[in-house]
Amino acid sequence: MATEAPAPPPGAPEAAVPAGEPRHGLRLLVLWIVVSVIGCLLVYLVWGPHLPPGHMSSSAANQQFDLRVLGTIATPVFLGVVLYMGYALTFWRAKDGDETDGPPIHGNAKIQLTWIAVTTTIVLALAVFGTVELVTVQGAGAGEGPQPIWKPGSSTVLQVQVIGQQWAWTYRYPQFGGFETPQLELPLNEPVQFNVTSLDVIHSFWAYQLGVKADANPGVNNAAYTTPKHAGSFVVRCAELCGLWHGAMFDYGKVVSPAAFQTWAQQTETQLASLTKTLPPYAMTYDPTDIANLGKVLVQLGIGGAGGGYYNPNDPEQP
Ligand SMILES: [Cu+2]
Repeated sequence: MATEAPAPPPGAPEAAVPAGEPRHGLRLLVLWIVVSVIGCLLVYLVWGPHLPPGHMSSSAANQQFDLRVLGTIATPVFLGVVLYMGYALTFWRAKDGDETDGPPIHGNAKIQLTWIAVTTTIVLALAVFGTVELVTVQGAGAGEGPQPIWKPGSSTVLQVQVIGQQWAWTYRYPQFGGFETPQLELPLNEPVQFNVTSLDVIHSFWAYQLGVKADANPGVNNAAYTTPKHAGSFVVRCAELCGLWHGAMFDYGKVVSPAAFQTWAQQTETQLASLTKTLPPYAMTYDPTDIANLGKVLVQLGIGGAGGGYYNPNDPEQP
C-alpha cells in the first residue's frame, strides 16, 4: 500500500493527504460525475437522434437505439480517461529542476476492487443487453438465414425477392405475378420480408437507411425483415466485394404511400406480363445455368435462330 511508504508522496491520489495538498481523488470524482451526467444527456438526447442508420424503418430505429445506448455507456468511460489525463498533466507534472523519481506504488485495494467491480458489471450488463437485442426484433434486418427465429406478427407481409448478380440488383414481387424489376419500391408502414439470394458470386444487400443488410449467396435464401416508417428514397449498395464493378453496384429504392405502391405494383405487373412469362417460375433460389426455355423465348421475342438456337452476336446470319 502506498501508505506504507515512509513519507507519503505529494500528488499521489491514493496516498494519505499531506497538509496543504487538495484531495485529488475526490476532486476528480466530483468533476467526473458532473461531466459524465452532462455528456450522457448530450449523447443520448442531442446526438442520439442523428446516429446512423437513422429511423426510416423499424429495423433502422432499433439499430439507432442500440447505438444510443452503447454511446451513452461509453461516454463516462471516455470522459474518465480524458479527464484523468488532463488532470495529471495539469497538477502532477514535474516541477522545474525536479530530477527525482516518482514514488513507488504498491497497489490500492479500494481502486482495484472498484475497477474490477465496475468493468465486470459493464461487460456482463452489455452481454445481457446484446443478447436480448439479438433474440428480439433488433436482429430482424440483418439477414437471419432461410429459417429466421423472429418473424413479424402481421399476417400481411409484403414479399420482395432481392437478386444479386454482377453487378446489379433486381427485385421480384411474388404477390404481383412474380415480375422482376430493377426498381425497389416499398409501401409505408407495411412489414416487408426480403428474400435475398444471388445468381453468381456472394453479394450483400445493404439498404442503408432501412437498416437492412443481408448476405446474398447463390443457392441460398436469406430472409430479412423491416417495416418502413418514413417515405422517401434510400440507398441500396452491395456490401461484399464481388468483382470489378462492385463499387458501381448501387441504386436507390423508395418508400411510398400504400396506395401509390399498389398502383405502381399493379401497373408494373401488367406492363411486364409478357416478359414475366419468360422468367423462370418464382422460387427462393435460382440456378442460373438452368434456363430451360431460353431458346423458345428468344424465338418468341424475334431474336433467336429459326431452330430455336441461342442468339450469337458474332453470327452474321442472325439479326
Ligand atoms: Cu455485389
